[in-house]
Amino acid sequence: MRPLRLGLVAYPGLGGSGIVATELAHRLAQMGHEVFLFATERPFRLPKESPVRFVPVDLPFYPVFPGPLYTLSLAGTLEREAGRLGLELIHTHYAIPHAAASYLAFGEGFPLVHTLHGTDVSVLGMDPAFHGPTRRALKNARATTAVSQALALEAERAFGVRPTVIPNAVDPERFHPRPERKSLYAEEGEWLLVHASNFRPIKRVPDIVRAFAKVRQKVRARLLLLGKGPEEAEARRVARELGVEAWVTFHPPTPHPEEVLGAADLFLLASEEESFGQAALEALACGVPVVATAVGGVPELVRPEVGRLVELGDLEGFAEAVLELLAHPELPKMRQRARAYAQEHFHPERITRQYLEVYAKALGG
Ligand code: GMT
Repeated sequence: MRPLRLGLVAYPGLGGSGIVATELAHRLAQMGHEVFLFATERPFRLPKESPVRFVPVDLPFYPVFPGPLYTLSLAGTLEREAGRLGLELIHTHYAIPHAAASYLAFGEGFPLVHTLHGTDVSVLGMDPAFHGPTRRALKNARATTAVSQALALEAERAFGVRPTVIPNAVDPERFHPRPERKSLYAEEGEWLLVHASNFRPIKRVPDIVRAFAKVRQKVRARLLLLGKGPEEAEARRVARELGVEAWVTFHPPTPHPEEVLGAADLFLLASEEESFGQAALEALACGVPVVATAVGGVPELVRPEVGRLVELGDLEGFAEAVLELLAHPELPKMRQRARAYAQEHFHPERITRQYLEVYAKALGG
């Protein structure tokens, strides 16, 4: 395929959608495409030496308005910069408000592709304040993609569009086992259980601590919670209440989560909603089996050969699944299978190719 001039739009903070968009932008640029990444600040996972060109979207604040008008500012920036930079296609990540903002900028006369990530459909997409403009934008786009079958079905119900399913990718060169780092996080003889997220209430971080307290009654283990967010205080409180705070470590977010994930024995995800579970995929690529709740797109990712699924809220079942895996004679084999599985199904080359096919169709190829 000839080199394209592409604009990608993303949230720059601690969210899976921003990470996925940033890494896709970086890979496309490495392949020789000219890639411009639009965001309110430089995404924290964009490597310093990346060939991707960052285009800032201002958040102008005028006292007459109740808050910064992000949607309008993004629409205006896209319209102005698309002409100046000679962009051929714009690909937004997370529909709200990115789909509507790009539609506002161009209408139907420009190739727009949108990727749905989860709460843009299930929570915000259902809000009557956002639903109409988002539906109109998605219906008039050249293509919409979703990161799992489960999310695609939900999007079809919510917006009447049929997204193409393109799962997220993980770079196995970067996310690989790092057993030599385990001693940085756990004592000799302790199992290292890791969770990583933005600690939003839907991630149910306190539930992870509760399940961990049950695990800790049976085996020597340490829980490392990587990230930050609104539920941190509650997770700390639960750890204190259950008397396990000495074995629960809070690790701040890092642009190099692979250094922590690669050291883990198991990865834990107890979310009540998860369209995909990017952090779980990163753990699998590191050769770390996953115990997760069977919600949203998680069962598409966590297959029985690489982990265990439990019902949402079943903390007893969660702890049992953890203990079962830790005692499993095939745990070392499962670690190898987890990595091989991530490499085979979610390799960046494979996933980027799928996006390029969508772009080619959107451009009329
Ligand atoms: O889950 C979050 O809190 C962040 C959210 C986002 O919008 O950035 O993540 C969503 O997109 C990720 C990347 O595709 C997925 O791995 C997450 O499963 C998805 N989160 C939800 O569906 C709740």
